[in-house]
Amino acid sequence: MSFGAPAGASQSTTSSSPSRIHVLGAGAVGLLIAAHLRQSGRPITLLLRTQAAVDRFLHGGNCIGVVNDWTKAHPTRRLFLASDPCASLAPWKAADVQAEAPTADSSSRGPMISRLILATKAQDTLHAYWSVKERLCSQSTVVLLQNGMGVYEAIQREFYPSPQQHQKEPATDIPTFIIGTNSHGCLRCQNEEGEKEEDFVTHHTAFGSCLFAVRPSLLNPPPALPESALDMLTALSSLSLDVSITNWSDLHLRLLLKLAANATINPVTALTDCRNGYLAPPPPGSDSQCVDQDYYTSMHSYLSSACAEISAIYARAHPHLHSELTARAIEDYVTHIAHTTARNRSSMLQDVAAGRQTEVEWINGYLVRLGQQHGVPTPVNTLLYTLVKLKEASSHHTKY
Ligand code: KPL
Repeated sequence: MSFGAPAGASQSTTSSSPSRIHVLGAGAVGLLIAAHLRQSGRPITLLLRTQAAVDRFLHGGNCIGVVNDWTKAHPTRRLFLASDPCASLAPWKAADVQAEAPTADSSSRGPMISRLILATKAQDTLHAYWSVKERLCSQSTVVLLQNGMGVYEAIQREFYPSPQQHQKEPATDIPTFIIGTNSHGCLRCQNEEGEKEEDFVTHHTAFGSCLFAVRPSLLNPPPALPESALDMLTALSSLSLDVSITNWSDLHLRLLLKLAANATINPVTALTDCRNGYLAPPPPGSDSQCVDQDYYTSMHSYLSSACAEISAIYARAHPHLHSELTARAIEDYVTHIAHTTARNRSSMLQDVAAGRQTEVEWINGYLVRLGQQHGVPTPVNTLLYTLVKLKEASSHHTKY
């Protein structure tokens, strides 16, 4: 199977030139990763939903803008400023990015895609995958970068229902999956006052890190990793976003911790319209003012019960990880994320504010279902889930 360049792409055919990476999901995180990949010399194609979005992108000069808001707050920003052009205070642009929209003609699926980053919201991922599935094969690599858990399993159920079936026939169409988790804070299209800015600009509000691992194949025996997977890992690890590549069991642990952070921070910030930093007292020695001790006591009590509940679910579902997922370890991690992303508006808050569906089904909903499967009561997650659902419904239905 050969991989063609997208229509209109100026991809060189020399074997030494880096291969094109497609990015599906031009939200805050997708744009951040795409801009850094472009900055590191990779040809990039954004897969946009509509031709109108492609036209807007072309009209804007084929650029992704990044505003380095994190440099205002990062304690070691001098180190970054000295060495990294992406870390200057000024907004920067990744130029010469291609964009494509699905063709109206469903019979022309478009050229094959060898490297794909799927950075859509969890709730949009199945639909997004469907739009590119025919352009993927066993030599392709797909990076999944969503909040929450269960997206990989949902893709397998929906598109590759029976791995056993593929043992009889050659598995020609199942790509390799790399799963990632990101703790960089990003906001799209909003300035400090929450006003809309231009398209295709992402604000990098907190400097976190990214971790990626290859998801072991469900096929037995597992196929060899395609060249595209090794190249994708190389491309990701070269980014100035504190990227690490690890093995699946380590990543799984980190995904469970990140799920806990999203399950505790996101619903509360979305329901109360506050930034992540309000969830935890400022770290000792910081110059932030402590507004009210009672306030932090009640926040602490909320975080403790939520983290204890999540730890109890994990203890039954993943007993081998229990020593690393104690209530204390989870609470320390969540507090750390609330501090490092203090100025960020969580992705769930951004979704609620924009009247979009949230990722709650894949975050608190996932934890509630996991609790049910393992007989662990989940009153805190059930309440958070219900309140976010109510909030979503109130922006979609007629108000009373
Ligand atoms: O992942 C996030 C999100 O908003 O979804 C955090 C890390 C909480 C940053 O806001």
